[in-house]
Amino acid sequence: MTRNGALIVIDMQNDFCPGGKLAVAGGDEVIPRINALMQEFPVVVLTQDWHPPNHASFASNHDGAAPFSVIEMPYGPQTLWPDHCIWGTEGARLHPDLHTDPADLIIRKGFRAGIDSYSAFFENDKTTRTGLDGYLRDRGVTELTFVGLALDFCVAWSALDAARLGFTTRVLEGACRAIDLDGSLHNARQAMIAAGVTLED
Ligand code: VGL
Ligand code: ZN
Repeated sequence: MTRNGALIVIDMQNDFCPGGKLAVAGGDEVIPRINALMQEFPVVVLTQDWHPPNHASFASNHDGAAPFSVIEMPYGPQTLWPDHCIWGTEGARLHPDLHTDPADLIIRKGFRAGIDSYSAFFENDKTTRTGLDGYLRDRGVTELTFVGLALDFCVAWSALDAARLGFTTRVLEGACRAIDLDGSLHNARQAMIAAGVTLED
């Protein structure tokens, strides 16, 4: 990998792995490869989905709403999820097999009750910034490689924002797993290709 590259590891947390509250099929299978990849990059960033119990993305906080239904929020459509990655809980912790020592930065997102944050760069209003763009620019990073969970939500939204922000952007699909809800995987792949994101295995 180049001198200017960073590996961005998205949401490798207990709740997104088998046995978790929003388990992604095979989510834990990608951990050995991600651990190995960390050795190849000069900069490694991990993200952590980190929600308060009253988070607006939880179906349980909307009367009568079913998990995986979609509602209209001030910032656009929002899928409602089972309660997951509640800050301070075991489910929100990074998977115990994931190596965290090589990480330069662990960045949390989704901690504001009223707004979800799939992307590592912007909350779902697409304007509120997490600070990651500035961090990477300050580190001289220009090329990003994304891996982790879930390919069709947080990985894709992060990669799309990265491309929009001008980073050379690559997703290693073999080191990701998807939720695949109502065509979300197909749509995410099409959007990433259209945005100039390189998809590799
Ligand atoms: C994610 C749904 C809700 C993800 C996070 O990490 O892809 N998906 N929160
Ligand atoms: Zn979430």
